[in-house]
Amino acid sequence: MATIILGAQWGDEGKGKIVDVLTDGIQLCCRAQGGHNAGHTIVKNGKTFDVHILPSGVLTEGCVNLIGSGCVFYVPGFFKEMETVEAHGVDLKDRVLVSDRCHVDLDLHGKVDGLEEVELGKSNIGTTGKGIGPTYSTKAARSGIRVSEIFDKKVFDDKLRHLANGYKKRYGDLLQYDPEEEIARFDGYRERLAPFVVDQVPLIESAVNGNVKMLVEGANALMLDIDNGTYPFVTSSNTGLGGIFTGLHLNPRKVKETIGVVKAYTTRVGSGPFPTEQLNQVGEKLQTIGREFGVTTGRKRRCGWLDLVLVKYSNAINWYDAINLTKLDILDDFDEIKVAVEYLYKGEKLASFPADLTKLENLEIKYETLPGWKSNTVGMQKYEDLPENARKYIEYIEKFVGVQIKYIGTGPGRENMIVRE
Ligand code: 2SA
Ligand code: GDP
Ligand code: MG
Repeated sequence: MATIILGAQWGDEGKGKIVDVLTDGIQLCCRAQGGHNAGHTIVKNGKTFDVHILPSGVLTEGCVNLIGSGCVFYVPGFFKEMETVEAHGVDLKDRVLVSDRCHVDLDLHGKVDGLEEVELGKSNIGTTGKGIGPTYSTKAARSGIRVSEIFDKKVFDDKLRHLANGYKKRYGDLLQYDPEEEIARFDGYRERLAPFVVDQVPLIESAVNGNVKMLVEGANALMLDIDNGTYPFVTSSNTGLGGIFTGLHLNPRKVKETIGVVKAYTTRVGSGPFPTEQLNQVGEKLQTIGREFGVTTGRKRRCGWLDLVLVKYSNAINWYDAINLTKLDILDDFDEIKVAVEYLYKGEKLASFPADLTKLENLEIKYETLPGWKSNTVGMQKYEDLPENARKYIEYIEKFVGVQIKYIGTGPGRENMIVRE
C-alpha cells in the first residue's frame, strides 16, 4: 500500500518533514517527478538536513529510496547530496536507487535555463536555474538522454553533441558551453553511478504485489503543476496526483491515503500571480517569523494569507484524504488572521481558481477575518492543548475545504506535530 504526500500550494509547505515523520516502518520511499530544484528540509535529532533530489526517506534506517522515472536527474548533484548525508553518519548503502528511465539533467540544460530566463527579462519565471525546464523540454521533444543511455558511451556522446549543436544554433556564443568537457565528466561518473541504477518497472510491480509499505513524496506543489498551476509561472512537471502515476506507475487501488500539505499561510518563491500576497508588514512578519527562504536558492519567499479558494481548487485536483496543516506556530503572534474565501472578477464571483492570468491579476478578494490566539503553540502534540482560537482556525479550514486536518505542524522538528485520529 502507498501513502502519497503532495504539496497543496506553491511548494515549501513542509513536505520533507511529514515524509520523514511517516517513514517509520516504510520500506520504500519514492520521488516521482521534479529534480534537484526541490528543497525539502528535515530536522532530526537537532540536525537540519536539506535534500533536493534524494527522497526524504534517506534519513530513516532500513528505508529504500527510489528516484522514479518521472524525475529529471542531475548526476553531480546526486553524488554531492549523497556525500553530505553520509558525512552525517547516515548509512546509504543499498538504500538509494535511480530509475534508468529518468531523463538526464545536464550542465547544458542548466546553461539554457539561465539563458531562457535572461531572454524573458522582466517576465521571467524565476526558476531555480537547475535546468529543469530545458530537461523536460528535451524529453517532450524526444531528443533527451535517459539514465540508461549514460552507459552506452557512443549513444550518450552523440546525443549530447547533437543537443549542444541545436542549442548552439539557437544561442550562439552566449551558450558558453563545451560538450567535450561534459562528456569527459560523464566518463568519470559511469562506473560510480552504475550500482544505483535500476529498472523500476519490475521493482514497483513486485512492491505493489508484495504489499510493501510505500511512501511517495511529491516535489514542488499543485500550483506549480505544468497543467493545473499558474501557467506559465510553473515548473515543468506534473506536480499533482497525475504525476505520481506517470512517474511511478502505482496501482491506484493500492493507494492507502493521499495527504495534502497546506501551510497555515501562503508562500511563493519565483514570479507569477499570488492573489493573497501581502506586500506590507504582514508579509514581512510572516517571512521573518517563518524564516521563509528558498532551500535550493536561498531566495526570499513571498508571503501572504492562507488562500482557501486555492486550497479548495488544489483538493479538487488532488483529492486529499487528509491534510497536514503546517507552521501553525508561525501565526502565534498575530492579533487577527485572514483567509481568502472568495474571488470576484469584474464584480462577479468566480466558481473556482481561474486559468486566466489577466483574471488572476485583477481579482477582488473576499477575506474572512478570524481572531488570533496570541500564545505559544510551539512543540504542542495534543489537539486539546491548542488555544481555542487556533482550534477554531483549523476547524474553519477543515469545514471550508471539506477535508480532515489530521496532522498539524507546531515546529520544524519531527516531534513538533499533532496527530488527530
Ligand atoms: P524550475 O526551476 O523550472 O522548477 O522553476 C519554475 C518555478 O517553480 C518554482 N519552484 C519552486 N518553488 C518552491 N520551492 C522550490 N524548491 C526550493 C525550495 C526553491 C528555492 O524548497 O525552497 O530554493 O528557491 C521550487 N522549485 C521550483 C520556481 O520558483 C519557479 O517559480
Ligand atoms: P518542502 O519543500 O515542502 O519540503 O518544505 P521546505 O523544507 O522547503 O520548507 C519548509 C520549512 O518549514 C522548513 O524549513 C521546515 O523545517 C519548516 N517546517 C516544516 N513544518 C514546520 C512547522 O510546523 N513549524 C515550523 N515552525 N517550521 C516548520
Ligand atoms: Mg521546498
